[in-house]
Amino acid sequence: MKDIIYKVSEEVERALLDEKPVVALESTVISHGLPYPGNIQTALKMEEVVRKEGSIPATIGVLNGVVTVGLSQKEIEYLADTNHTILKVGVGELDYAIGMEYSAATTVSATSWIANFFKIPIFATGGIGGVHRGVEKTWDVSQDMHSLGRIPMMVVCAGAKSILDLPKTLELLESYGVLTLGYQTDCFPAFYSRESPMKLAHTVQTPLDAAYVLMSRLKTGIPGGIVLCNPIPKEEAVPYEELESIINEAVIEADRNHIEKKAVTPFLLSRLSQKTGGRSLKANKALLFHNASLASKVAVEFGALRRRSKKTIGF
Ligand code: PSU
Ligand code: MN
Repeated sequence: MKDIIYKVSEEVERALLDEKPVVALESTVISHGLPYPGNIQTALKMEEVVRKEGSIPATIGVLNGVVTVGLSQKEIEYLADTNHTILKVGVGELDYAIGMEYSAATTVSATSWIANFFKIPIFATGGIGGVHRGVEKTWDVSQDMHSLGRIPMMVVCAGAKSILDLPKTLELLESYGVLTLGYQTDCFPAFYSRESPMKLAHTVQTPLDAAYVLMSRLKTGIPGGIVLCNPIPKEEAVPYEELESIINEAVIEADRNHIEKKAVTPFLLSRLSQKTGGRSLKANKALLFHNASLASKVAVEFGALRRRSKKTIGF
């Protein structure tokens, strides 16, 4: 194990010291969620979108046991390449990758942990993990759920991935004290689709309002996160009903092929892409950029709020 387990890029370090807005981005979506080599462009474009809206991107992953905050283009390319052995680590396996000096992609749970450690409270991804369909049999519930319940982070996403059992995922988020907040929507978006039958009780209309809610959570010290649900743009959306049967088939296939544990989500995402002739993949990329953009806008507002409130109440 190396002496130094963290590396922060110069740019991200500078931004944090200067209290500039920073948005955390994860690497599992790069290494295990999207096919090579298009995953490289997607990761780089997410960073570009964050910059365009005024924040500094901090893509997070583990390289030979070093947790890296603000991956360089070379490092992103390394993690994106499926020829390399890249583990997929949740917060519970992060220490394994560090101790054994492995390279690893970090999921929402691991990325949230690291971002919070460096006081970055805003994070963009595609969709959070949650309660899997058939949970009665498999007990497969993503570590993302538990982490969201204890790490104060605003996760900007297009809801939970529609391959999941969405009603159960929503219930568990509520049980864990996670605020599930709709961005200009009162229904829980289903990743590839803008709508789902599940309603959300709480909504914000602007990045500033989202920043107020985040600030409130941090000031109260309430543990756990906020899931800011940003529906996929209309042009790229795939209707909920259209995907249901395809997802059900893919879930049965995963079961038949004994796909288990961490392999389940990547398997389902890639099967869906095949079965929709790449439409779901296109949608996945579009929602990632859309979330990166919103997260950056919220981070800018949050930064301004923090500067103002420092003068008055010392937060
Ligand atoms: N968003 C995407 N694609 C992904 C993920 C998010 O558009 O692949 C990743 C996230 O890292 C999330 C993980 O934490 O999927 C969930 O994996 P699991 O179900 O094995 O916990
Ligand atoms: Mn799982």
